[in-house]
Amino acid sequence: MASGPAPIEDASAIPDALIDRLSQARRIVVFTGAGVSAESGIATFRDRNTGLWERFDAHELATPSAFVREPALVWGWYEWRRAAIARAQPNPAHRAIAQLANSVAEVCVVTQNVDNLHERAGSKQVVHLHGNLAQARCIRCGRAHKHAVQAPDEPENGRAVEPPRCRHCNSLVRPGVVWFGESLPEDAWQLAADMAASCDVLLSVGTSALVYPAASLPRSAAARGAMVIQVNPMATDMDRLAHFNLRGAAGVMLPAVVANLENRVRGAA
Ligand code: BJW
Ligand code: ZN
Repeated sequence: MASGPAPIEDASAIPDALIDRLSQARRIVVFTGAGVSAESGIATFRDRNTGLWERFDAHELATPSAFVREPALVWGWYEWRRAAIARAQPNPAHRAIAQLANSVAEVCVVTQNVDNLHERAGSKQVVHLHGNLAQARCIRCGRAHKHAVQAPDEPENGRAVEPPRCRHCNSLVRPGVVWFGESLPEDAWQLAADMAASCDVLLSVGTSALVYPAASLPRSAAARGAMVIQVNPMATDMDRLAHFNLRGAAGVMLPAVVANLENRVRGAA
């Protein structure tokens, strides 16, 4: 794995230079992945043993052709995940990210997650790059479809559930997520790319940064002079790019960063 600046493992030793830059920033982008929701009990994708793609085949569940082949298998699996998300609560990392906005002029959360835990924690500007499980839509006419969670507590890995039909054109309703090989929602992508290109600091939290084009955002921020701060308990390919690697759980590191920042801003007032 790539090396980079020496990782910081102690949340009580957040460097002054990192807080300096945050306190002077006009715009911060917080780029998040599945790891930010891990402490809420939502599985990540690629963590060894527990990651979804370690236990399930992405080709059979997260591609448009999988849905055409086996719509009930795919729909049931996503309903199982939607039920888990409905039961989950935002964790200290989501809350710290929402709290950042009290100390900085503009904070834009760009998330790859399909849960709504940032919004539920109080973040106001949240861009969803890979969709949102709460926004199912018709495969033909694209109209939104609202429905109650269908697989509230069983089984461990979901069961086949027939997807609902669109009320307008009777076609199948699909999960509101971005599968492999599909384009990202145009507006969300444009906004995220603009934000990353114009921010002063990009915080990359809980992502392996392996999935493109999302993973290009920290790189484009760094290329335009932004400071990149990574929060992740594991080394990733981004270690070399990041100016600071906070090597720990987001729910521990981010509250420490925000507490330091609030002290600095209060001290300066
Ligand atoms: C913690 C923690 C704690 C744990 N605290 N941290 C360029 C190069 C190579 C490939 C491509 C390329 N461009 C496009 C591609 C193809 C593909 C791709 O990137 N493939 C790569 C995997 C090789 N990309 C696409 O297909 C994208 N579309 C596209 O490019 O469209 C153009 C196009 C059109 C037509 C044809 C071809 C191209 C779409 C990608 C969609 C990704 N979809 C998924 C599923 C979404 C729906 C669902 O939820 O089921 O999105 S895949 C999955 O990965 C999900 C995630 O959003 C995404 C990223 O994962 P993430 O969030 O980083 O999770 P993990 O598990 O990987 O990492 C978690 C991290 O957290 C770990 O590092 C842990 O250590 C850490 N952690 N506990 C902090 N407590
Ligand atoms: Zn329809």
